[in-house]
Amino acid sequence: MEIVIIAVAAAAVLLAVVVVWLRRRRPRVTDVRRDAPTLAPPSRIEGGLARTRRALGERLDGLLGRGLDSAFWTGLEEALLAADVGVAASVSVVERVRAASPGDPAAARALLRAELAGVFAGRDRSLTVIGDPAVVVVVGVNGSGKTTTIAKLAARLEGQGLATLLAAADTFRAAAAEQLTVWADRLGVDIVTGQPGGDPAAVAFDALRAARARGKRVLVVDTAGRLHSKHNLMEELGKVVRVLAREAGEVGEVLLVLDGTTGQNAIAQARAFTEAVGVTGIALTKLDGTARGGIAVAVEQELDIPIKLIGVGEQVEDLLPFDADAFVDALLGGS
Ligand SMILES: Nc1nc2c(ncn2[C@@H]2O[C@H](COP(=O)(O)OP(=O)(O)OP(=O)(O)O)[C@@H](O)[C@H]2O)c(=O)[nH]1
Ligand SMILES: [Mg+2]
Repeated sequence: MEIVIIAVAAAAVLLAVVVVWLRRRRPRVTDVRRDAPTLAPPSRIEGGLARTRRALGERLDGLLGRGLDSAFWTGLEEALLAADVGVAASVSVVERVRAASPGDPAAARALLRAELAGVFAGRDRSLTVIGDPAVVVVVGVNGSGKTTTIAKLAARLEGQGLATLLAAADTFRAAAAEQLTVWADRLGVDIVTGQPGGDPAAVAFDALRAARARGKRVLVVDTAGRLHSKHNLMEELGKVVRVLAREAGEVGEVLLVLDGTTGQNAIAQARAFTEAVGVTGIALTKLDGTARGGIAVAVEQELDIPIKLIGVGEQVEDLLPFDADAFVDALLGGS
């Protein structure tokens, strides 16, 4: 009997020792290295700007690694120009960072970040959705991404509870209304189309009436792509906006879609469209397809028009409100 008790006690002690030993072997939460890489996927804006960040951020890391000699300042200007930041903005940003006499590369990087963010500061970037319905006319050169941006925008507006109606006022290109109709069906959004070759202002007018009759909050009008240098086509666009303004009382938003891959020509486009129809906001698209996302800086430095939206892909979720801080971080990278 005693032997049995001793055997059980010995087994219990052995078990306790094994349990303690096993518990010690299991790593504790505090053992995880604090600097372990995070597994969080990149945000949409980080993903969209990856090509620019690779080009600009890596160049910047290389420059900063060598120290702040005079070659650094020339190199920095060249890196900004290569990312399409534009001559005026590149020169002035570098001048201001240099004038602040940063003591080391980390200080230079922080100043650069602040100067780039400063270019974007102080602008209202909210989409104007005032009116009954609010009217958003979308304009731009051929292929800049107008129709796709409209689809993404409609999804966003509907998601915010703002019932939207689309107007296919691109009567010029045969397949244009069809393309927008495919999007409207996919998104479950109402659309008004016209006859191919018809008057785009008449389609816009009909759509406005339909939006009112159906109690929609926002009317988004697609227009035909046109070269900013073609006077008669710009006149036609002016008529669309005038007719809508007369009927609606106000066109709250004329959104210019600029293709982010077209470089400095985007500035000339913006000037011409502004003269013709008074652009109130910019949607900068295709930033995912370029290493020259710095064009956003040039656009804001040289034009007094806020970038309100950016396109970072072809999917419906790939339209983001422009957030200057997140944009600059995504542009420069975090190292
Ligand atoms: N990668 C990428 N592609 C885009 C983006 N926005 C638009 N696109 C693509 O650009 C192409 C042209 O887009 P559309 O929306 O048809 O351009 P549009 O300005 O309406 O063209 P027109 O009506 O012919 O003047 C399409 O293949 C789109 O999928 C974007 O942010 N990223
Ligand atoms: Mg189109």
